[in-house]
Amino acid sequence: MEFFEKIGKIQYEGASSQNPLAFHFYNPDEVIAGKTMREQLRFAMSYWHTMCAEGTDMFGVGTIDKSYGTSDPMQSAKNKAYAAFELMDKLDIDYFCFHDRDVAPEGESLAESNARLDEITVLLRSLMEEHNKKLLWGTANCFGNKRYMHGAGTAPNADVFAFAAAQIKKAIEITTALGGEGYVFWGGREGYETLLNTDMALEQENMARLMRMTVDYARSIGFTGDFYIEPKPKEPTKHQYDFDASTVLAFLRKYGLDRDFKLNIEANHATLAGHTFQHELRVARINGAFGSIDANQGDMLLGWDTDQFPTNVYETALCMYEVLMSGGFTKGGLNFDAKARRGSNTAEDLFLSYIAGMDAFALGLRIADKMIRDGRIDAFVSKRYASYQSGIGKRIVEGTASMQELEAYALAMGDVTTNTSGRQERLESIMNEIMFTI
Ligand code: XUL
Ligand code: CO
Repeated sequence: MEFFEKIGKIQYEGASSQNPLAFHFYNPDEVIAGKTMREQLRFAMSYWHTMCAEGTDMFGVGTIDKSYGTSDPMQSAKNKAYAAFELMDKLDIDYFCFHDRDVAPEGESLAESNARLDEITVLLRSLMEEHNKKLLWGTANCFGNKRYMHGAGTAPNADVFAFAAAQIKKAIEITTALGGEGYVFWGGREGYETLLNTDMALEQENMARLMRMTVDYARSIGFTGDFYIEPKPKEPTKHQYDFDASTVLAFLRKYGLDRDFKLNIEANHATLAGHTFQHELRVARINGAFGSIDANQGDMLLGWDTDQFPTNVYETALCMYEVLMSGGFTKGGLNFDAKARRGSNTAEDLFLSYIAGMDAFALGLRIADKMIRDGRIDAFVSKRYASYQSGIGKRIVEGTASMQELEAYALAMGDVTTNTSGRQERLESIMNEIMFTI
């Protein structure tokens, strides 16, 4: 059964093509910066938005049909899996990501939910082999069900903690069975609404306990993938504990989890935290914690997570610059945690959205590679800090200069006479030169 019968396999046709159902910049087998674009970008399909989200919002019902031709929940889950692999084939996407509840509907009991997951895992495994697709990462939806109204790992109720642990245990088992290259913790409702009812210290300690238990159990059953935390500052709770990359790094270090976890950086979460996407990637990179990316974009005029398909090439270029500078993806990739707008409600829109996002990242990769080969921006930055390579600067960096010595140096100097321009406008214009002569 074909679900997207009006759409064929999307081919690369180049920038001059006006065919909407073609790639204009993503040429999977073209080599950029030493690897094929396919290997550099490691695109993944998000199961939840792509296969499940029906366009509901706070004010209205779904606008997009995601029933896959049946009202029977398990049959719909199976059809959804077939449709997912058809879509990945047609878009030439090698990876996917899912929450447990995206692939199999929750049952009346945990046992029934687990049995449903087992059944779908068998199907997913055979589809992965048949279509040559891989699992970038799995995760557990510990935020949707009403039992998680006060959180999961950070819930005030130990029974909820136990239930979440059981759900995560199963999610890690199926992720392992499917050869997942990663497992994500996104703290759905791990945060608070008011400190008046919250024991923040215990909640954070418990979250760390849950993560430690998960890592130990996962390794014991042979999971070799990476673990990620995905920072987000607010939504659904008013304050999310995994606020941003720096907050997450401090948490990981406090609880001795920093060697086990990397970061999954999401563009829209970065901007909600008041940072640029590039800032969050840079924080991850310079701390050796860069792992994976949830590719999307927010609306700068809205204060919530709109999860739009990324089309802003300036952002994708600076993102791919950080990715290349961190040595490229290892087990991570670019997961489109993005959904077509509620008003873009046809199957064709789904393909057009993915093409837009994949082309925007393909352009980003091409530009980032060009920025690095061009070298002017990197050369400017190293020259800007050159005073730390010799003399007093070198001694500061090496940690051999004392306060007394620095005082003597400053007194002898009289005043600073060597401060030079930061040349921000010139650098921004170099970015434009690079981008628009591509
Ligand atoms: C929510 C979000 C999640 C995670 C996975 O904002 O980004 O979809 O990526 O749970
Ligand atoms: Co995400």
